[in-house]
Amino acid sequence: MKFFFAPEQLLHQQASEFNRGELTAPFETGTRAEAVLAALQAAFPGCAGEVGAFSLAPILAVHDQSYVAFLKEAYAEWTSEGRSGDAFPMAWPAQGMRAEITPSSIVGKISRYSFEISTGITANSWEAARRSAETALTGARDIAIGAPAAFSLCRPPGHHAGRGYFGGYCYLNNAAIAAQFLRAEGAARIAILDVDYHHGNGTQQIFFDRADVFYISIHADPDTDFPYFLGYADEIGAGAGEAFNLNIPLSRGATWSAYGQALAHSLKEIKDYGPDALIVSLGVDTSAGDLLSGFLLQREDFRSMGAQIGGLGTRTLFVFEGGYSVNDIGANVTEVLEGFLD
Ligand code: Q9C
Ligand code: ZN
Repeated sequence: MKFFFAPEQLLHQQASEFNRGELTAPFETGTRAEAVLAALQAAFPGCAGEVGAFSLAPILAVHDQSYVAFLKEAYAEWTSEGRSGDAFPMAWPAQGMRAEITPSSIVGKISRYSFEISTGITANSWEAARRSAETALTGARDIAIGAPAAFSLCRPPGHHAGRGYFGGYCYLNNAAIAAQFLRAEGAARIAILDVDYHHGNGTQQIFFDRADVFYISIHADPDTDFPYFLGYADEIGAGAGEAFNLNIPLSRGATWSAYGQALAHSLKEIKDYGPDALIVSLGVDTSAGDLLSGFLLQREDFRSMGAQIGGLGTRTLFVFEGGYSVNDIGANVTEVLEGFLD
């Protein structure tokens, strides 16, 4: 199995993060990607592939043109108004306010195109996010031309990014962009299995009214965990997409006994759907000891996860999402991929 990584993804680095009322060091860092890269180089020697260059078309097939234009220019606008440091949102339209408005001021715009306070825009966020999307696209292309599996080491992650908004450390929805690309390359049906600890609100939004992309997510109950306002079990899709969105929220403290059952159920649903390709939004922040997580998966559980997914026999693109304990994430990703290949 080839793995893909673009070094420009390391250029994005927030100075700090607002988390639970405090300014802290950011959880989402380039060292995460470097740790996973080192583990993959050791476990799969000779399997590194180059990330290609793509036009903006496959990104614009998922994200609003106005949002992409904003992302590209946001930091330059921020500094042109005399500011330095990272750009952050300020206010969101609550009930009764004018949610349809896009203010012309940069702080207003950053707010309009985001949904939460921990994620900002740095000088290189656009460059890193674009290369992260291209990392996913390169993996998707590898699958499209016949590889049975590939791993895209994407960073910044993607599954919280919606059609027209960033947040949850995500700017461009890498898994969604890869899914749409595979559709364009001729796959009739795609399943996206999201095993990150958090619900992938962006991916759900993008495909909520579509039957050609089935989104299935196992995640911490949004009643207690980020992103709080999406990811409940009664969100099943709308219109043509009804029954093609499946949320399986689990309580904090979940171990493999609950998680493995949820995964087996998800894989049965995917099997019945009969996709031409599977995309796994692979967050390993479900690990016991993860800095942001309340699940308790152990090292060997990640191997079981990979083995169960591999049992489907569907061509599979793994796209890296969350995972914040830098000392564990390389080994946990490796376990998933080795379990899958066994
Ligand atoms: N104390 C991903 O895993 N902040 N994003 C939560 C909890 C945002 C996680 C703070 C977490 C986003 C891709
Ligand atoms: Zn996560």
